[in-house]
Amino acid sequence: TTPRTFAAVDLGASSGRVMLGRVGPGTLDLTEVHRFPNRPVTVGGTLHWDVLALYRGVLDGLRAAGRTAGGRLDGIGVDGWAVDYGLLDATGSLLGNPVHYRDARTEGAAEAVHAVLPADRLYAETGLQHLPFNTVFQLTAARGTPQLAAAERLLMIPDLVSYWLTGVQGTEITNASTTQLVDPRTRDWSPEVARRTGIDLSLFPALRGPGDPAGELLPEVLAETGLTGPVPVTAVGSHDTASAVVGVPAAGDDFAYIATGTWSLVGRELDAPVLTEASRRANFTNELGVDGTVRHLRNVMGLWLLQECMRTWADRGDPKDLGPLLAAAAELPPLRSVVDAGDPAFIPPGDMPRRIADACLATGQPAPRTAAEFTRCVLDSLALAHREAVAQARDLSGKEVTTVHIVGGGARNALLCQLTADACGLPVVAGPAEAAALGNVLVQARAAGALDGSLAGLRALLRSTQRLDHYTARPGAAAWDDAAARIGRAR
Ligand code: ADP
Ligand code: LRH
Repeated sequence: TTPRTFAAVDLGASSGRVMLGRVGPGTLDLTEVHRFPNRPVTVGGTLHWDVLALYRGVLDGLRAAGRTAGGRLDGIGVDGWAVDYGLLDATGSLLGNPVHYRDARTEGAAEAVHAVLPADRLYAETGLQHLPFNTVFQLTAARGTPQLAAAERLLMIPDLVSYWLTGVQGTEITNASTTQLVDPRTRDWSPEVARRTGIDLSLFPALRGPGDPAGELLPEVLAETGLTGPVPVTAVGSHDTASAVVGVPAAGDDFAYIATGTWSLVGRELDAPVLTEASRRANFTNELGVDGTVRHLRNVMGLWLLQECMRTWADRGDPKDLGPLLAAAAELPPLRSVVDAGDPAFIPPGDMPRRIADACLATGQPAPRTAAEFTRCVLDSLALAHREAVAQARDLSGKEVTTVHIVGGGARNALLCQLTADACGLPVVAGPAEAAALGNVLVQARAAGALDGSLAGLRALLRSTQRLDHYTARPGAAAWDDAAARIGRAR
């Protein structure tokens, strides 16, 4: 059978991209056809996503995909970052720009929710890690606003883009699981959380799952992109991390994964949620994955720390290039200063070098001075946080971890991958960097009948077609123990 051609729209917090995948038994090629920056905008004191600029990028990308593929696509899937949403009025028009999860509006919202549903009960119902910006807290913060009052519909960001492409509304379950309104045992809404928090579940269109049909491109979209219809749109793991986990090229189940981009999502794939008190205390989440799996993981601050340093330097008129910065950081002595990459103080945008320097001084460590020193501090700190979360994922699941897989943009960062191997004392397999787009394409291809197989079968195809880099742990566990102790973290 000849390979078929699918487009993956993958919207990350730092960039959006449209990738073209050629897929068939034994074949999996992925080409980037368009990448566009994702730059949030503050207006009226609120940090927003520029969602129409992103949609512009999606249309440009689909046109480029069509040109590369001879005008025809066998399908399209959309994935993107979690928790955020757009509100629609009764005519289906967007009511204002979606608010960014890093906006300050959620301050105090968790306390308001916990007053009606204590944190341990909320965890027992949803299995979700506490992040101050979970959708349940955003909707609580928005309560009483004219915009929410006028809303007939709420669409999560990837579902919003699918709606604009097709006119069909739905709520894809992997991303719905990040709202903190879903029960991971039933894989359905939690009436209890909705009732207690006063959130109206009828705002959400019907749930759909990875592989379900999500409509066909509208005539206006065909005209705009030059594509020849019909082009089906398929629901994929629309949470980017769910698609990235499909794209982890693991054999067997004794692996942990780290999906590293703006965030590092560190954990493992399980068959059932872990709702224990130990899991709650470790702030591990039970987000839903493809094929009935659970993503048991914790958010670590991720390369956001470095992105935001670089933005600060550029705003000061002293822009830095990533390549030379990483090369210089690799030459510096290890573990001079580290910060706690789980500290919520790093969540908001703003002067990141200042916050990192303050955190170092507050823990009796020297503050980094040069850009290379800040970069080294960030990468050492991420590796240290990866180590703790991998160990916790192992302990909480009660199953040994023998390999750590790193996927996402951070898989291109050789220093981060080596430091993570060293810190974890485990072999690291790095790649693919575009795991989310690959997972997106694989789920579409399977739904279209171009491939068959379980997740294990899809991953075998990844292993035989994608370039992977291998890192072996170097000795020196004591130095990592010492660094963890300096910031009051467990080893
Ligand atoms: P997101 O999907 O959250 O927007 P990505 O998975 O695209 O994030 O990862 C973006 C990050 O990957 C960048 O911030 C950068 O640190 C890292 N990265 C991207 N390309 C490279 C590269 N060539 N070398 C090293 N790091 C890279
Ligand atoms: C990564 C991600 C992550 C969420 C965060 C909001 O892009 O989807 O899984 O926690 O963004």
